[in-house]
Amino acid sequence: MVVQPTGATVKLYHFWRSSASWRVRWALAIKGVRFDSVIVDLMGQEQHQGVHRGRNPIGHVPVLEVEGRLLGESMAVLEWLEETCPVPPLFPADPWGRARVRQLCELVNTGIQPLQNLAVLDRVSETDHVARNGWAAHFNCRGLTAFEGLLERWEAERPGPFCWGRDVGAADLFLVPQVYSARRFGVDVSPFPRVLAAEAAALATPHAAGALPENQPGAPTVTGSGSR
Ligand SMILES: N[C@@H](CCC(=O)N[C@@H](CS)C(=O)NCC(=O)O)C(=O)O
Repeated sequence: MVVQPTGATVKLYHFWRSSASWRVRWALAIKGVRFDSVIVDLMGQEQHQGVHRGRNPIGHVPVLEVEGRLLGESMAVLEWLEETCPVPPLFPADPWGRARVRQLCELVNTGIQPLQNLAVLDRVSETDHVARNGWAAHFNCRGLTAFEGLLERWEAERPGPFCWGRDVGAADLFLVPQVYSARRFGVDVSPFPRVLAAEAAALATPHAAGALPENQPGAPTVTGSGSR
C-alpha cells in the first residue's frame, strides 16, 4: 500500500471501463493523492463475490479505502476529497456555482449511468445485444441532450469550454466518462457541441491521460463492446 506524505494510505477498488471508477481515478490524480490500485473484474463477475460485497453491499465499483475505512459512491468520494484536499478545487467556491456543478454531476450520476449499468442491461436481456445497446443508447442520448441543454441555458453564467469555471472540475469528471459510454453504445454525439467542447478541454488537462480506461490494468489493447 502506498504511504502518502500526509500519512494516509489510500487504495482504490476499480475497473478499467467503469465510468464511475474513471471519475474517481481522475479526481485522485488532480488532487495529487497516490493510491494502490486493486482491479475488480466486472466482466468476471467479481463484484458479486463476497469479498467485494463486503466492501460495498451493492457490488459496485469504485470503492475507496482510506486507512482501512471503505467509501463507496463516486460523488461521496469526490466530496470527501474536496473537503480533505481542497486544492486544486473540483467545485466552485460560491454556493450557486457548487449547486450548478452538483446538478450536472447528478444528471449523469442518477439520470444516465444507472439506467445503462450492467445490472440493468442484464434485466433488459442477457443475450440480445441489440436490445441492450438500444436501451443504453436511448438513455445516454436522452441524458446528454439534457446536459447539452443545461450548458446552453447557462452560457451567460459560465465562461466555457469546461462545464463550469475556468478549469477542469467535478462536472467534467462525470461528463467525459459518460460521453465515452455513449459512443460505445453507438450514440451520435455530434449534436452536442458544448458537451464535446467540454470533453476536449478536460481531456487536454494534465491529469487526464493517467485516468483513461485504456491506461488501466486489465484493459485490452482494442476495446470491445460491453455493457458498463
Ligand atoms: N453511483 C455509483 C455508481 C457505481 C456503479 O454503477 N458502478 C458500476 C460500474 S460504472 C458497477 O460497479 N457495476 C457493476 C454491476 O452492475 O454489476 C457511483 O457513482 O459510484
